[in-house]
Amino acid sequence: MEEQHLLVEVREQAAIVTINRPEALNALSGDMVAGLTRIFQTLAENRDVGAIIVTGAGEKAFVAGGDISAMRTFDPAEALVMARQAHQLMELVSACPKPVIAAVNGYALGGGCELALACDIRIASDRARFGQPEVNLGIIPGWGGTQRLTRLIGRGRALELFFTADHIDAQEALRIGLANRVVPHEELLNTALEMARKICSKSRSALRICKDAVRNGIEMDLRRANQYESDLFALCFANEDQKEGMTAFVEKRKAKFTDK
Ligand code: CO8
Repeated sequence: MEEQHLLVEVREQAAIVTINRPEALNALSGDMVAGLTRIFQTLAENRDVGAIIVTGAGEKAFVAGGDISAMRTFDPAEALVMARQAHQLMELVSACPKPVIAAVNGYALGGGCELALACDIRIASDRARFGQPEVNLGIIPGWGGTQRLTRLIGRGRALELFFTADHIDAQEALRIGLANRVVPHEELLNTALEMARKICSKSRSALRICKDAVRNGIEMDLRRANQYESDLFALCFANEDQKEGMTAFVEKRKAKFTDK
């Protein structure tokens, strides 16, 4: 059942979503993808949640990919349904109005790497391993990897990972810009929570608008993207948080943001 395989806990204002199927290295079944989709829909609306952390249960894996045993007998129509369903989830994560941090605690392979890529920030444990090994299985990345990884680390490095199916360690992921930072394994969740706490102390409306500017602007040419940024910058001035943030600065006190 998907419920036992997906755990959600809210600590202060940070929701921790744990993929909990360690016996299969947290491989994602169709039910788990559907369950994660519902969780992200709910968390996006939950005013008590300011940031989301995604991680894997157990000592070995973040997510070792889509469930190969389940995919093995798919025909093309079933594969398309599964790919579309997963794309819907990845889009929800990537468009989530709240910052999403992947706390990558072990293997992030195939769909697991793609889930981490849909998140805004990737913090890797020193035991993390990333890879897109789909060509070993006679398929290609199907949950956004060919697009998100290529946009993040560039075409040459992405194609090398796709073609060789190599796993790379956390330091190499950091070097090529796939991981934002690497921390000792034992400190992973606390580092993610600390970052979430810091983010949650900022203006939520500004965070939401900033993510919108980056996410949508990157798909535009520079001139249009800068116009888009100007429009969103102006929009900030319609929010209470802009008045409070600037007034607090002038009054030399800490801002109390209220926009949700
Ligand atoms: N799916 C199903 N089960 C898995 C998966 C997986 N992706 N990964 C690991 N498991 C299971 C193993 O079968 C094993 O189960 P059991 O104990 O019942 O035999 C258990 O997890 C432990 O795994 P291992 O014994 O293999 O552990 P090792 O430490 O020896 O190896 C590895 C760890 C290297 C991570 C190895 O398990 C591995 O290579 N896993 C597969 C990684 C992979 O290829 N991932 C990509 C999958 S394809 C994908 O994600 C594409 C998604 C897009 C699809 C598009 C729509 C259809």
